[in-house]
Amino acid sequence: LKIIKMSGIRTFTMLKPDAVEKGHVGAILEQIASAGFRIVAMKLTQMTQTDAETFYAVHKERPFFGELVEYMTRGPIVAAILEKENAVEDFRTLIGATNPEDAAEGTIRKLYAASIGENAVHGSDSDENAQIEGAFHFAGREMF
Ligand code: RTP
Ligand code: MG
Repeated sequence: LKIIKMSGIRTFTMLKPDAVEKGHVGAILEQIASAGFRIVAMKLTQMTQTDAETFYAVHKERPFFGELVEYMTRGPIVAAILEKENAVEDFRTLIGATNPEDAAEGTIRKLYAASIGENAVHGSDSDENAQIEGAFHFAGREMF
């Protein structure tokens, strides 16, 4: 009997404004697809100030919060839900450490991120947050 644990197979990502501005969307999506992730939902969108403050509410007391909100709202992002076995953990491995200086060779942040603040890509940090973040950006009819 094969038991499929639905909650464990999806993650949520954003290709952040710097990645879109620099024209890295195609290359990053190619790397994500090559790593075995299936696209469940995807769109180009721009977060409002309220969206970013809500999405990153966990960081609201941090010194970088204002900069983070300004950065994440300054232009369009690509939001996507991705599916793969062990999606959350494997995607965090694929993107690399928050600070590109600490990111492993070949990771998306090592390749495309400029700094700890402008780091090209987001990946959910738990199955629960993947579900919350995906639902924040997508209606049920936009998920396939
Ligand atoms: P993310 O949530 O975007 O996937 O990134 P993460 O888990 O690797 O890092 P997290 O600690 O959740 O931080 C969220 C985002 O805030 C910005 N940041 N700036 N200037 C700084 O010291 C600093 N630290 C974090 C980054 O854009 C980071 O991805
Ligand atoms: Mg995070």
